[in-house]
Amino acid sequence: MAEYDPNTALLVVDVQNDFADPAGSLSVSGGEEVVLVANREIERALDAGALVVYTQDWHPESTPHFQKDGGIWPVHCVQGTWGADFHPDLKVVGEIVRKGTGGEDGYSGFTVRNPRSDEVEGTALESILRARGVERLVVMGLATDYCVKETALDGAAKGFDTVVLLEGIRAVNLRPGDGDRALDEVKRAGVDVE
Ligand code: VGL
Ligand code: ZN
Repeated sequence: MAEYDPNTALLVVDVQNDFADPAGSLSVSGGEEVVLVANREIERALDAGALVVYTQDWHPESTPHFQKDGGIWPVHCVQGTWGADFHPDLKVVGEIVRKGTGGEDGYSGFTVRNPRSDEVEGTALESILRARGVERLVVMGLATDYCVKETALDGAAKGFDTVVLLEGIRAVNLRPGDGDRALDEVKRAGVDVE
């Protein structure tokens, strides 16, 4: 369990049906198990006066992120579909940051990459955190080796004291060991994994 205070934000990353539900198009093994952990942490965070922010993968029907359009992923989290909805059991109390909305690629909750210009653009996440005086992040959700990893790396690079909550993450593991390698990488960047 992580510690919370008013200068901490809990980032609940992409706990959406396509990742968390076994019937989702990009279902992550054990993904559904993070919902209960998330609800417990959300409650604890709110009780301590911490901010809770949710990220939501939110793709158009066509995006270079998808295999059929030149990317690597099956179609997932298409705006307005069941797969893009948060898991129905997830307690949603707080701001939601959607990413990929305009067909951008990338995984971090902080930044997206414009596939035409290749430019990296910021999402609303950093300004939401700065406006609240957040200094510390607790990151959990799906998936360890993509959105959790990139969000934690960006958070640390932006100077937030960043923790990844091991109990609340699960990996895609396209290649065996990707999840473990992701955790090694975030640790090397100064992120605490606990
Ligand atoms: C994610 C793969 C593709 C994630 C998003 O949320 O980790 N992974 N899009
Ligand atoms: Zn995606």
